[in-house]
Amino acid sequence: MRDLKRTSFAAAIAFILSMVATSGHAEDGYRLWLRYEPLPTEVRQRYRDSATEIVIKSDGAITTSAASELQRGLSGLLGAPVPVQSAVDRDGAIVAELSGTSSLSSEGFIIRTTRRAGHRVTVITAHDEHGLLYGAFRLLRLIQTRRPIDHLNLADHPKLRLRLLDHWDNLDRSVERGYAGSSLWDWQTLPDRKDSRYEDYARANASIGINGAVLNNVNAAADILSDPYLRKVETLADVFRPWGMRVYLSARFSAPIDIGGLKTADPLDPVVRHWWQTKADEVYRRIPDFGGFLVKANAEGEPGPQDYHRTHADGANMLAAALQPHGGIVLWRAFVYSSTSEDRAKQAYDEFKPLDGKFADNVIVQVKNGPIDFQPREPFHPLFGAMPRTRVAMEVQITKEYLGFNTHLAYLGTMWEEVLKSRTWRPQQSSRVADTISAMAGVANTGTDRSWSGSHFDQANWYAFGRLAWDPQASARAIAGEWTRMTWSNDPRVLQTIVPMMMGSRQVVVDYMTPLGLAHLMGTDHHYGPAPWVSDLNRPEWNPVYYHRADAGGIGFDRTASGSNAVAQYAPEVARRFSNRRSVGDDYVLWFHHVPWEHRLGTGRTLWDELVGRYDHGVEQVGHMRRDWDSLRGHVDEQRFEQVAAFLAIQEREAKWWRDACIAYFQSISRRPLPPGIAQPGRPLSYYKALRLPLAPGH
Ligand code: BDP
Repeated sequence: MRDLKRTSFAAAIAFILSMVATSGHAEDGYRLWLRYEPLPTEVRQRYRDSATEIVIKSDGAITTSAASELQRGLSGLLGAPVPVQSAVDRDGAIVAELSGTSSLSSEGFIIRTTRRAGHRVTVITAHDEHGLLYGAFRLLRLIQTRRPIDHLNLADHPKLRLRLLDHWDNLDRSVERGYAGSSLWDWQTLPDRKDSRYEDYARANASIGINGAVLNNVNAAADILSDPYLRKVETLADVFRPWGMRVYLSARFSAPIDIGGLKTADPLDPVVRHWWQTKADEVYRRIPDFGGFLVKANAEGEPGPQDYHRTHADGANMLAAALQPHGGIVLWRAFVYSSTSEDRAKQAYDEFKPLDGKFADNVIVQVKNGPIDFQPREPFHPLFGAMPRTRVAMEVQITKEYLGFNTHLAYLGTMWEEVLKSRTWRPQQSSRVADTISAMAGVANTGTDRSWSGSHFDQANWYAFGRLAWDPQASARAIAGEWTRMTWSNDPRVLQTIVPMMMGSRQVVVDYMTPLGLAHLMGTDHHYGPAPWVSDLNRPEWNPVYYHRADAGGIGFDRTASGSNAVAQYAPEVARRFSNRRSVGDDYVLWFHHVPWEHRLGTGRTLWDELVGRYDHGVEQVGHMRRDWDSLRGHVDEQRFEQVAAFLAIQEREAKWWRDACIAYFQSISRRPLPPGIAQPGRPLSYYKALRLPLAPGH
């Protein structure tokens, strides 16, 4: 700490100077929600007396990060350097210290206004260095969002131990379903060159409590486990560690064959088991705090234990045994489906439910939020609450593969909140999805784009993921509010425009893409734009017609007892609700029911009129979003304003494309007139069918 103190003043001056030097620059979004812009003078006054100096009473790399963040944040916000001292010598000191108090849980913290050495101070107390780091970010957030800090008494800790980003980054730096440029990991220049973005990335994650990253795609190349790559991974781990983050890797199940020269990857073969043990030992020699392996097995053509007539548990437990002596874990994905399943939505439950209790203690089964695949809306996955003897993680997709990529504005906090709050009734009535999970993983939306996420509003999804993984009970609205304050402005006019826009945005996308419980109507492979007519792909469940099942009589997938009976995978109370066309609600009606076009919904309109009305309404709402955004011209910086405005224009055009293509197609099947006042699509159906999109990114 003495070193830190000596260098601190010079560093702070250099930092302030650099701020002054760059303040004339326009905003490009690089600083995310950690902008630390100087507070307006009248506001600064309120905080100045409560942040006069920083006193750190702990050592270690993570503590140093906490101290440097406090100094950077406070100096930026207060517009003057805040020194780091070795002891409290004035009122307004901010003290960070470790304590053995039993009331503190791991990674948690307490922030209190109290007295030390006769002075009024704010103390951040934690049980471990992680807690100090998170406490430091919390204190800064309080100031960034203009909360008072002069009478503090708050305690917090993460509700889930594992809060991970899953990168779908390939070793050639392409990113599967990535819309924010190339992979951040420059494998070519690692380990020699440490791009400064590696640390900025880790710091951003730490600020929202994310404590691990799986670096490579679940469709994994085995090479990542070879020594040259492990040396590169080691370097990233070294950069991330001081920010409380561990690295994990996606492991290809056939790696013993691909890079090990073995003839088999059978998980019960002693030679294969030995290969993985040796591999794990090698990884831990380089990275002592390595998190573990994420595995996509026997899904979408990836190798797995079933290739040897073994179960998912056999495969997961073999890897778990190799990692266990080092404290590592296996995240085993439950995302599986095959062409033979009568209903794709049922397959994960059918395969995994019987394995409950058969997984080793250090295995976590990673389940997507819904039973199909990251659609704009899905009911919660029936595996949540159904595997009481297995640790389960919820996987969500931060990158918006099925919600318009980076150009459509869709705040996903509301979507994840909806799932987390869904009542599973397992084991009891009050149990929500949030109560059944022990980890959250988010498919990252980061890349080399200056804004990190490909659009300014997509940063909010990264942010919201971290906040919900920290506290799955948190409110999406509150998160949108704090993100907006830190990222855009505390100006009430800005807040009152942006927050409602965000809160409604995902429903808007649902309306113009897949209303009323429809799903998977996107174009083949790239998933960009509408293609509900596709029916000629090799496997039935690759075709949109498989999902919507529209015919002359009606539309929707019958998943009740008269159909695939997927409802039976839920607790009886939930199954009853979903089974009934009335009680299921409009959001999921076509997910669970095949409904006649003339059936009257709760809204009083026929299904056909409602469907068309939703498509139309979605487009109209994007128009409102554009006008709302335009009202902020001059109230936020120009550079970011213009990009958002341009993207909203794209979104409006594409929402119309979705509306027109889907209405034209469904009308060709229902043969019904459009309700009064609704315009016919601009072009004939053949036009939309003929569109080809070779430039769609991310696949
Ligand atoms: C699908 C994506 C595909 C992923 C797959 C997965 O289209 O690129 O590999 O999910 O989660 O949604 O494994």
